[in-house]
Amino acid sequence: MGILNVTPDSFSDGGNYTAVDSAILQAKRMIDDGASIIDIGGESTRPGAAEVAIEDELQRTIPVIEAIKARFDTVISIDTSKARVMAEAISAGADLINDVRALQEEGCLEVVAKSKVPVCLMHMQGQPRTMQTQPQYNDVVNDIMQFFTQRIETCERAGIARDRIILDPGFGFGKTLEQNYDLLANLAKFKRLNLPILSGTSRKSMIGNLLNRVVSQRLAGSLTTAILAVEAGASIIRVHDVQETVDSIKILQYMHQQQA
Ligand code: 7PM
Repeated sequence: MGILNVTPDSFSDGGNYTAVDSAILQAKRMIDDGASIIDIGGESTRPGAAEVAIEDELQRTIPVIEAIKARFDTVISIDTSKARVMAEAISAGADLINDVRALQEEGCLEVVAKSKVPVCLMHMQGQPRTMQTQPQYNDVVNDIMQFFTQRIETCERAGIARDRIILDPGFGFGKTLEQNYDLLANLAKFKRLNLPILSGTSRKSMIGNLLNRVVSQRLAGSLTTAILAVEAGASIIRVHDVQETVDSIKILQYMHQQQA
């Protein structure tokens, strides 16, 4: 899964090069590099981020979904927590809902239930603005396992079949460095729930803070965590650096294929 940045404002160079054009170019490159899913997000969930108005989020994402849908044969994921954005994104051709709030916001369960698309339920403790101030767990792995069990049950009761659900422990979302690595070390335990696992560690602070690297220097760390997640059984890896990640995973898969 390649992360597509949709820029807040179209950066016009005289009027014909827009945010949508930039998104198309980014998407093309990621698809050429081997991404099978393009994740489009119009709301910054970065720690400390303010919330984005719904009209802004719609304006940023819907034209991009339409443009990518019209040009490429790829799976389109919409990274949103708002029911109206989910509904309009699905109408525009989105194939997957990626929700860092796991369908807990008003109206989301209903929108997804009425559709046929799969959904990624991500775990987050707290809200982006404050989530990194003293996250607390009894046991981060067990607590998230319980969260998943409850959300799966709630989804099924709302009419979202179990086979439409993907699980994501939410690296960096209300977790300390130690808790993030506890989750990575125990990622395989979530396979007990018998659903696909999505892992997103690309360029995150769990890499930067451990290695003392700024965002532009986190590629080696990102590739290492991606490989560890695949080895633990993750099915979808959400990344910025598609070409490099696909290369790394190809090595791992070739090795396992030789062994068989
Ligand atoms: C700062 C911190 C900026 C984190 C951006 C982010 C995930 C996600 C994001 C994830 C799923 C980013 C994140 N992270 N959706 N959306 N899983 N499912 O790296 O880990 O873009 S936002």
